[in-house]
Formats: sequence, C-alpha cells, structure tokens
Amino acid sequence: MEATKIFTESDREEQFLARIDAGEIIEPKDWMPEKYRKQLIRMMSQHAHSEIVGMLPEGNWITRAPSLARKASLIAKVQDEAGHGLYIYSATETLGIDRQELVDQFLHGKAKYSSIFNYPTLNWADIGAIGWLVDGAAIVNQTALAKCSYGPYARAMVRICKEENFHHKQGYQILAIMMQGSAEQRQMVQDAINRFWWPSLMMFGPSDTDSPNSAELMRWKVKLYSNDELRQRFIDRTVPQAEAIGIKLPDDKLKFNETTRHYDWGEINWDEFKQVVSGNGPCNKQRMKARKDAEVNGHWVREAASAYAAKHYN
Ligand code: BYC
Repeated sequence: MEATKIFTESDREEQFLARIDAGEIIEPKDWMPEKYRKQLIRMMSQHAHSEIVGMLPEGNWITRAPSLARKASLIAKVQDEAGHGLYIYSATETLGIDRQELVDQFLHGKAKYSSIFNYPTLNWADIGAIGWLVDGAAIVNQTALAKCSYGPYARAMVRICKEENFHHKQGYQILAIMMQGSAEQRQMVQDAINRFWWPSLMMFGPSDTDSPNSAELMRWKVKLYSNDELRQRFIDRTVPQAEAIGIKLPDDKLKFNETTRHYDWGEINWDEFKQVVSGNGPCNKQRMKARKDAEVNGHWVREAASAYAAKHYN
C-alpha cells in the first residue's frame, strides 16, 4: 500500500509560492500562509476604513454645493465611497475576521486609514481636486490591485475602479469649468491644487527604500508595483491633464525627462507624512471623533437590524 504523504508547513508554503508564481488566484478556502492572511487583513481593512473616512471631507460640501446638479453628483459620489468601504469589508471578512472586529481596531487606533483624508476641504474647488487627484491616485493604485493574487480583493477592485473613473471625471470637470471662469475661481482652483498635490503623492506610501511591507507583498503578488513606481505613473498621467486646463502644479522641479521618458519631480515632505500618519495631521482628531460618534449614534440602528434579521432570517 502506498504511504500517504504528510505535507509539512514548508511543503505547503512552497506549493503556495508556486501557485503565486504561476499567476494563480488565491481564493478564501485555499491554503495560505498565516502571514499572507494577516498582511491582507491589514492592508484591506486600512483600505476599507479609508473609503469610509473619505466620505467626511467631501460630505462637508453636500449642503454647500453650488447647484442642484453638483449636489446630486456629490451625494452619489459620497454614497459610492460608502459602498466601496462595504465591499472591501466583505472581502476582508472572507479571511476569517469579523467586520465589527475590524471596525473596533480602527476606532481604537490599531488600524490606519489613508493620510489624505486628514486634510480639510476649505473651498468648493477642493471637491474638484479630490475627484481629480485623490480618485486619480486611487485609480492608479487600484487598477494594479484588481490584478492582485487574492480573488475577493481583486474582484472588488474591478467594480470600484469603474466607479472611481466617474469620480475622477467629475472632479476634473469641476476644475476645468472653474478654470474657464473668473480670476477668483481660477485662484480657488490653484489654491486647492497647491494644498492637495503633495498629500496626493503621499497616498502611495513611503518611498521604496522605506516601505517595510512591500517586499513581502510583492513576493505574493498582492502588490504588483512598488509605491514609487505607482507614484511615478500617477505623476506621468496627471501633469498633461493639469497643463490642458491651465493648472500649475506646485513643484518647480517638475519637468519631462527625455531620457527616462518620465517626469522628474521634487521631494515629498516625509516629516509631514509621518506626522499625519501618526495622528497629528490637520484633521485627524476631527475624523476620529466623527467616526466614533457615528458608531455610538448608529448603535440603535444596528441593534434593530440584528433583531429584524434574527426574527425573519434565522
Ligand atoms: N496613509 O510598508 P508600507 C481611496 C502605512 S481610499 C496612511 O509601504 P504598504 C478613496 C502603512 O499602512 C485610499 N498610512 O505599507 C476613498 C504601513 O503601516 P502599518 C486608500 C500609510 O501596505 C474615498 C506603513 O505606512 N487606498 O482611494 O505596503 C474617496 C508603511 O508603509 C500610507 C488603499 O488603502 C498612507 N498614505 O503600502 C476617494 C489602497 N501609506 O500598517 C478615494 C490599498 C503607507 O505597517 N493599500 N501607510 O502599520 C495599498 O496599496 C498599500 O497599503 C499602501 C501602503 C500603498 C497604501
């Protein structure tokens, strides 16, 4: 009788890496290293929290949008962000963690969210800047993630990217129209871009030499490109869009390099990035308070929904 082969942990890990190398997609019921599962939970939950917190700076302008049409499209965008958060929470739950646990980690400061949402939205052009720059950066990052090795995350990204493309276009359109308006309107746009350009570049994370998670995530094809590669891709596609509508990006070193065929650009203020990520950005406290208040104020809704589900669906 043939002996049954006992697979050790390292055999399984070798098989897993062979699957990754062959470009196979990992599904929730497949064997995966514990570190892969943990890294995905960290990264995906940070992404979900970012989508939810991202509703706050834009939600700030719903009551003050300059027309009914602008109000309707802004409401739709903010609602889309809620949907993105929920898809990604669901995708994260396939890794064997409960949504409430993820939310608790966030509310207790144990899970991060994107630095970009700790900046205030001071004028209407900021809504255009967020759509154009923040959603533009998100598209570059998430188009790559739509091909990542973990099936539920990759599939969530496909739909999210389609919606982000709408957001990107509505943001760019807001700015393009304002740039054809009065001197004051053009000044508002320039002011918004001056404030949002560098924080948008920070969305891609620390530079490659300072990114502790990248090597592992790239080995597992969760990340297909490094932080700096995606940042460069975003700059290369955004500069011509700025020029097309007469926006000046606030970087004197920004210049097309004929040899590399990419734009050269200046230096990110990494001290500012570290401050914002560690809780000391302009709006960190305000954002956390808003989310904590929402958790408390929404308690009765969750309780009522659970009671209804227990009565009708169990
Ligand atoms: N902000 O080793 P690294 C959106 C943290 S939502 C805060 O390079 P990794 C949208 C990082 O977590 C945008 N923290 O990390 C929504 C790590 O800390 P921990 C969110 C940051 O994971 C509404 C440490 O720094 N998108 O698009 O390899 C409206 C070291 O970094 C940031 C996603 O989350 C940051 N910017 O790479 C419109 C996409 N950067 O956890 C738009 C998915 C880094 O070790 N996530 N950190 O304590 C990713 O692609 C990657 O997680 C990142 C970071 C590129 C963000």
